[in-house]
Order: sequence, then structure tokens, then C-alpha cells
Amino acid sequence: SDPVMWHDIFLTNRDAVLRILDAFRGDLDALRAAIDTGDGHHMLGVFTRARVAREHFSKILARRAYVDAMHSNDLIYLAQPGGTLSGQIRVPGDKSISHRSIMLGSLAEGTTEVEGFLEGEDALATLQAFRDMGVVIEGPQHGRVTIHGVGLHGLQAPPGPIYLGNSGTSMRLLSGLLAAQPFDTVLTGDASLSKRPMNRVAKPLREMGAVIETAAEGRPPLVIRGGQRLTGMRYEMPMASAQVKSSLLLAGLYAAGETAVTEPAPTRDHTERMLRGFGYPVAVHGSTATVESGHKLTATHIEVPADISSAAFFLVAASIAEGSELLLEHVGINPTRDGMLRVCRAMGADITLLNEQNSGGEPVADLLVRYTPSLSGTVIEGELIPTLIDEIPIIAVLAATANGTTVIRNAEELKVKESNRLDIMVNELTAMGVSLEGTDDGMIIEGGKPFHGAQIDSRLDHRIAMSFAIASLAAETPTEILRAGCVDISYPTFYQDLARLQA
Ligand code: SPQ
Repeated sequence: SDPVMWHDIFLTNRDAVLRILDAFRGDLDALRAAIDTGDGHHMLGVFTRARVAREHFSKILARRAYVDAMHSNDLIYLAQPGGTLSGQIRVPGDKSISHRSIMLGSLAEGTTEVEGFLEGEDALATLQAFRDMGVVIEGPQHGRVTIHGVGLHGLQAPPGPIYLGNSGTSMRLLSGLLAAQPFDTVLTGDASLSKRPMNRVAKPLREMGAVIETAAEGRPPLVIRGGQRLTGMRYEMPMASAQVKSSLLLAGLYAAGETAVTEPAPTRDHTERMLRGFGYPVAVHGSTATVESGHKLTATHIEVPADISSAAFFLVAASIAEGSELLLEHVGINPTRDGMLRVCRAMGADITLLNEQNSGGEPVADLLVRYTPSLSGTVIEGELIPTLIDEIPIIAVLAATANGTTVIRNAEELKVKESNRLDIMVNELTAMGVSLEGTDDGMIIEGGKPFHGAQIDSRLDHRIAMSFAIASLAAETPTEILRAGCVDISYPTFYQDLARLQA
């Protein structure tokens, strides 16, 4: 463009331009040296970051801001009633385990290979966060990710705020990890994440010595001040939350002495299992998990099992759609996550576990599920709740088709997920003609009566969109799901898979 304009810009902004030219020359010198000495690791880092930058520029050119949610919010999914599901499927990798594989792989010494990684928006947000902090991560390509770990003390300051999209897991776990780094960080998210409570991690982390600022009422964005010296502590969690437990354990890797976290009921223990898989000692006695600083993580190979929270939609689909039979392959059945299986069985569903085995520290099995003509209601409460917390929306759908009453209690945590999942399930199932009522901490469903289709707004909550796609199978008229693209958060191929299985 206009040479006179550039002449003016460069002279007016002399200092800034010189600073950037020096940085650019420094980068070129480093690349030259790497080529000269054959330093493949350095080159891989440059080229990986370059590719991500190019993708970022493409988004800008397409007028899609990097901070936008990546999914298309205006997708409408029209579901016809009826249909029979058959075939076999391996649903995408476990979201919780995928997040943790990136985090621990980045903090490990050496190169970690991950297979079965979930290429959904939430797990990709975690992956991008670590790239922003200087970790070289190749992939994902067909679920394969290679992480060039930088060790516990090798993360670098990110160039700007870290955007975590819709992902509560990323924000809460990263808070603990970042509280102990030498640099400041700012964690932001989309509209839904910006409403979710963060004091549950900020408060105990502050007791350990962290300096964390939040917006009003403990909401994101979080500003985490680096350079603090953390001290371990014993913490009794007021709520059963794997995210809080994991956040404190990750801070504990850096805190002086021991960090012990006690939970009121068993929650998913993927962090504890995976830390051990990376050779980091974790002591678990009863409901208390303890780590102490001073050890290291050693790179490993991780095979992420299929996500039971995603498989849950097909367990219900096949149970309620007449004549269905499905084989769900290699599903994680960790006892802290398998409440869904226990409830399905209690309601009379026909589910058989095949090929039970241990896969990299996590129990897995193939699940054979067949249509059951007469399901019956049940009671879901207490310690069962954390083991199926993300499955409650789809369990409510199952309960709507089951004869008799299903009572769900002690599930108040559902109010602070990606949406208020209790209220939305009660309102939208009511709109479909299901007879149910909401309670303070759950719902009471009178199932087994006919219900019809309706227009459902997902509120951009992936589990709500998928639950109603399955509910439509048992409805008498079509169902329309608005803002249905949010399934990209945890299950980008959900609608294609439903179609492939002939729903
Ligand atoms: O990451 P996010 O948005 O919090 O994800 C959800 C989900 O439905 O996918 C909850 F909304 O799952 C959480 C789960 O509810 C993932 C998780 C984890 O990986 O540690 C733990 C649970 O949350 P919590 O608050 O009970 O610890």
C-alpha cells in the first residue's frame, strides 16, 4: 500500500517498530541456528506455532474472531420420531481424561503420545492454552496427539488472556496449576462459562497462598498473579467436585509440604490415576487424596477410552427405540463414573458388559445394549449422584419412558453447569407433555405415558441438545432443536453417528 503512509507509520512508531524488528530478527537467528545445528525440537515448535497462527489468521479473514465459539450456533436439528438403532460404534474419547492428558503431558519430562483424544471444543481449548504457554503439541490428527513436555517448571507466560470457551474443567483445573507459576495469567470464557462459580477453587487456592482475582460474585474472568509461594493444606470440600479436587491437587504439585483433599462423596478420580500413570505419587486413603511437591512427571503413553457420558445417549436411545441393538466399544467404566450403568440396570435396561479390561489405568468394556419394552422408575440420590452427574439430563429422558415414578435428589450441582440443567430439563420435558415436577435439588418424573415433540432451545448446552435428540425417538411428533451445533463441545460427530446408526 501507500509507501508514504508506511514511512509515516514507521517514523511515528519508531520504538515499537524497532522492538518488533529486533524480536523478529531474534526469531530468525534462532531458526537459523536450529537449522545449522539440526535442532529438530526447536523447528517443530516454530512450525507448529506457525500453523496455529495461520489457522488463526484464516478465522480473522473469514470474520470469525478467534474468541468466538467455534461451533455454528444457528444449526437447527429436526428429529423424526421412531426408528430403530443398530450397529456398533466407538463414541469419541473421554472429555475429562482428554483435558488431563494435555495438562499432565505438558508438565511431564519427555514426549507423551495420546491416542483417542477427544477433538471437541472443550478439550481443544485446553490444548490451545498449553500451546499459548509455549508447549509444542502436534495434532490432534484422528485422535493422536504428541506433547513435547516442558517439565513442571517449563511453562512460559502466554502472550495474552487464555480463552477457554465453554469449558469449566479447563478453567478450574488450570487455576490450580497457574496459581504456582512465576507469571501472571488471565483466564476468560464464553457467556456460559462467565456465569459459572469460580470461588469454589479460588477460595481454597487463596488459603494455599495463591493470589486470584475474580469478577463479581466469584465469576470469570480470573486474574492469577504469578510468583507466589504456595503451601500445602488439608481441605474438606463442601461439595463433591472432581474439578475442585483436581485443581487443588495440581496446585499441590508446587506447594510446600503435603496437600490433602477430602471429598464428601466419591468423584471422578482421573487426575489421581493419571498422575500415577506419569509416575507421580498420589496417596488415597478413604475419601482423601494427598500429593506432595518435589517429584516429577515422566512422559507416558495414554489411550483415552470412549466417554461414558457420550455413550450414555446411545444407551438410552437403544433402550427406548423399539427393536434396537447396539454395541458401544471400549467405553470407560471407571467406578467413579459408572452410575449411569447402575441406574439403567435398576430401571430394567438390557445392558451386557463384554471384554472388560484395564486400559492405561482406566477400566473399559464394550457395552451391548438392547431395546427393553418395559422399563421402570427408580430413585437416584446420595453418593450415586457424582458418579452420573453429567448423565442426569439423559436419565430424565429415560425416566420419561419408564413406567412409574423416578425421583432424582441431591443434584443441586446441576444448576451451575453449562446451563441450569435441572430447570431446563423440567421446562422442556413439560413442553413435550411429560408429567414431571422440579424440586429444590432434583425432579420427580411420572413416566411411561405418551409424549409429543416440541421446539427445544438447547441454550447452547451440549448435553441438553443431545438429550432431546434422543427424547425425540420416543415422542409421537417431530422435535426441533434450536442452537443444536453446541454438540461440538463434547461430541462433534453426534448427529452423523445417530444417522449412521439409523436413528
Ligand atoms: O467442563 P465442564 O463444562 O464443567 O463439563 C461438565 C460437562 O457436562 O461436560 C459439567 F458441566 O463435566 C464436568 C463434570 O460435571 C467435568 C468434570 C471433570 O472433568 O473433572 C467434573 C464434573 O464437574 P464437577 O463440578 O462435579 O467437578
